[in-house]
Amino acid sequence: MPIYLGFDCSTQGLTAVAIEVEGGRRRIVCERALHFDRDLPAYGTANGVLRGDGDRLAVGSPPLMWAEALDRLMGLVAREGGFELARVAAVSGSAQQHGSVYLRAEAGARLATLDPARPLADQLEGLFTQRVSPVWMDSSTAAQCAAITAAVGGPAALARLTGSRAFERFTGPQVRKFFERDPDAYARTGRIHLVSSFLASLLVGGDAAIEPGDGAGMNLMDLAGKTWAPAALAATAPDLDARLPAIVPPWTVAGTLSPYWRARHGFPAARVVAWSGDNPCSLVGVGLVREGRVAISLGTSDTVFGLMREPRVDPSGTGHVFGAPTGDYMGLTCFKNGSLARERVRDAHRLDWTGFSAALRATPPGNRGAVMLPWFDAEITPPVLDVGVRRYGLDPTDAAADVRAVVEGQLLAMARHSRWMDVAVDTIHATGGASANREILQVMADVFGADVWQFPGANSAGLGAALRAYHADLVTEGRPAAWEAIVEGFAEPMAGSLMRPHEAHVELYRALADVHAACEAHALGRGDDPAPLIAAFRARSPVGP
Ligand code: XUL
Repeated sequence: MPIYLGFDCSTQGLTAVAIEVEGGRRRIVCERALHFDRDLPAYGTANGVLRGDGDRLAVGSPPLMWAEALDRLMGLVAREGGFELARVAAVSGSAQQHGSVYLRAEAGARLATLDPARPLADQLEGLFTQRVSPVWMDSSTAAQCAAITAAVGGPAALARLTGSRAFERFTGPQVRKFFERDPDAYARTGRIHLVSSFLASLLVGGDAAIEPGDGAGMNLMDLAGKTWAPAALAATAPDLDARLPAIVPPWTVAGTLSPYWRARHGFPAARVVAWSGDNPCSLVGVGLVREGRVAISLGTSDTVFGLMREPRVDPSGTGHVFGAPTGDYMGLTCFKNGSLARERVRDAHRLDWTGFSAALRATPPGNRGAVMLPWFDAEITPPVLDVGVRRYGLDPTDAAADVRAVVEGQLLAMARHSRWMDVAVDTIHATGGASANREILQVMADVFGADVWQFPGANSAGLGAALRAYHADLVTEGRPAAWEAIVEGFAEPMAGSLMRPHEAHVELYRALADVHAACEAHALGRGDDPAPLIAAFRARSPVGP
């Protein structure tokens, strides 16, 4: 019975999910995880990232840390997975999107001749032309975004071409910044990978391609043609074409596990399928293989996403269109202040998650019109570089109200800023760590006026990666299966997890969405003081929980 292995290299850790498939018999056989701060403390990360570099908007992670984590987790799965390694038929992976890895030209040769007696990280020293990789939390490239946008003919033109206007965290603006700051190091760079294609390259011992799910998060790919877009490349940095891997369909087999993994940890020569981004992988990991539903992932980033048959680019410039693992497209809106913002509020009031939930239960939906814009960190949606939490009608010492305000503020922003996707949302698939919190899911159901299903386990991205390995293995064997059949029995909601919206609360949140919009406009310097609106809302809202 074959086993498919999926990895997920998220912001804060690396996870492996192994699935077993035999006809209708399907189950997850092993899940293992490493947490970067705790398990690889030598890299000095906080929540998986390093900040600073003299620029408070710059955020990165050491690529060597990801490589060491992969080596250790492969070892852990081999020793403790509880299944015969010879059964592993294919491996794929998911990684945080947009982050980029800069390698010297000789990297390919080095990866092909690794010594299995030695740890991977030791053998990669000196191969990186940028020791810290910029990651999706970076907001330091506003100037480069402006230059690229102008060169390509404006934000709408860039969005039509690549699926998104220029975003600070996207790879193109990051490459341009690297080139501008250190042209010599750029000249020494032979290959620029995404986190996903870098980790796939480590597995195959060579140079793995990029697929359109993750490629679309670069501001460099022609979304319709799924090829590099010459105009975007020219606007970004010289001779970029030669430094980028190829773009291939998402089910492409990049190679087999290299001799290093076979000799070092005992794996077979399993197929390695092109890795993708965490959001495209989560799309299939929560079973969204048809149009008409959305998923909300509550992780380090909060994201709202859904499958699209045709790419409908966001005219307001808020969201993104990426490739989907099915060969279709997906719409996505991303919020940077996700779990870390929830944790900041929890910690400020010295609560644990039980206390956090109790605070939600103790406060009325609508929070008497109090609104928080939880911009603890620079925000992506809406774009905010002037960091700072904004509170309207909210007493920051009132712990319970503050907890409700962070959750409602996040979900109202998600509902308002995902309207461009034009999906009549009646059902939401909730995933990510915080989706285990039933009180948060009730607010989600009420804010969106939709049924919410919880998905088992926090790791839909790792599961999605394993399902992509399974799908690609069947395609390669000449036995392709419909995506509905691939996800069946795996990407299913938890029995009994359905949360239904309360009609009265849905009404209330419709009104609060206007208050939220007014607060946001005011905070961004584009609107009047929302105090009268808050007072009007308070006058008609319930006072008790
Ligand atoms: C999506 C995004 C994040 C990262 C990290 O555009 O920036 O969701 O993929 O999870």
